[in-house]
Amino acid sequence: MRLSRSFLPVLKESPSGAEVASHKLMLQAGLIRQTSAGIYAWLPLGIRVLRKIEQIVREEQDKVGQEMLMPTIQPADLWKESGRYDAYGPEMLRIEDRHGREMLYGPTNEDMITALFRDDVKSYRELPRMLYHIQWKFRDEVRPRFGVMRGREFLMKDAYSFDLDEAGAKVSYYRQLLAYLRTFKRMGIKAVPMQADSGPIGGKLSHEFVVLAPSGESEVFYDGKIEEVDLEREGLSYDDAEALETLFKEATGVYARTDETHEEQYWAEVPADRQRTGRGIEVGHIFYFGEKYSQAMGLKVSGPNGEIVPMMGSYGIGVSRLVGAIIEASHDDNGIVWPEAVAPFTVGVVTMRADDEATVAAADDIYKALTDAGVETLYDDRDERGGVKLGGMDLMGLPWQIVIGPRGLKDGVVEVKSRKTGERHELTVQDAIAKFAS
Ligand code: P5A
Repeated sequence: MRLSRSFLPVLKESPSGAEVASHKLMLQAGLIRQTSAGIYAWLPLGIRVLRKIEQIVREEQDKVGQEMLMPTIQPADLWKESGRYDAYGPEMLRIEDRHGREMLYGPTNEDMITALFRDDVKSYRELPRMLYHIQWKFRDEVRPRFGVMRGREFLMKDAYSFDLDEAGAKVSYYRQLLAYLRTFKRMGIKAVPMQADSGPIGGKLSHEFVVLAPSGESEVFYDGKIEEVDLEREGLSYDDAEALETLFKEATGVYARTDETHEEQYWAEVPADRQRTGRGIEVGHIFYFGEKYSQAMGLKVSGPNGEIVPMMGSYGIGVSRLVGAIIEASHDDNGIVWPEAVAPFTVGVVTMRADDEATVAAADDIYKALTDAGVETLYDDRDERGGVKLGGMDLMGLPWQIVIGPRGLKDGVVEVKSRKTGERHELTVQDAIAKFAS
């Protein structure tokens, strides 16, 4: 992508009114713009990151479930059936259509998926199932803040499991636990599972996945032992129920809680030298609530010895919140430092002198070669001062920069800089291309 033809509005000054680094940086680097309180437009740079995160979530979910897509607008009747319509309160955006029918902008989909499943699944042979979708949600938060981290409209991955019994439902829960650990690892962040309160979703068993960051909304208390466990378990199969249970026990058996569930009595049992406290951002939340929705909404299947009411769980990931959370975990004084897996572009190409023919020719060549090789490249070809462009590249946080100027070219070299380490190497044009296009 050529910057001269892009809508990538980078702000010179740090925007006022944003309280946390990720919100400031997302506005300044031109990822998002607010259109109403807690509602954002995703600009071209922002949507590329959002799509990368979404795709990682999708690939890991496809290993344990099947994708579908439910609508954003739901009929109130579904929520009356489950008994949640009144209980959900003012966080729900209620809408009336032209016929006076009560509708709502979905804050979550337990009720709808239970009804869909109930209408088509009749036999125990069709269980277990795990379904997921990635869809926008609306919650009329009292205090939307921190940009996309606590928005009113936000993108969520929500999965739902249906099992014949509690033992099966727990295996589904463990599978998602592992899928989550692997998902967050691929994004270059570490999310710690913590015992959680299930709130309006319900159920007794629930865990939040928390990214540690000083700007996090929750206070966290955990046993440092959790950091030593290899939670992602590369070799572990989703079909190995026993190994999944062992993982669950190891991942959740150590003390790790947020302020919502913290209990001094158990905290005191953690050896003092292993007690860690700090703040964290909840990027995922999984729930096992058994028959809560299936019972209320009449979902039952025929079993070998009579009717069975399926046991359910639900599993959420804050896809849009993750964009902010990853920035909170990965930035410096100059801007964002994207982990390679979620970066909007891998390489930024910068001309230091847009009025120097040789510089422009070399940059054009590099840009073309990288793009042809499928390397996602942002080319700052604007007629701007070199320093301004370099500042913009640091702010946008692309993992690599190739800086091309007349001085280097005289010796046949360009500069390749790593955004993360700041290390710079002089390479020939051919070697610079080969480093990424191989
Ligand atoms: C689980 C899936 C649920 O809604 N039902 C379906 C369950 N869980 S949850 O914890 O309430 O939300 C799941 C994740 O969504 C993100 N999230 C938000 N992101 C941005 N702005 C918000 N206002 C917001 N609310 C929730 C969080 O990452 C949460 O873990």
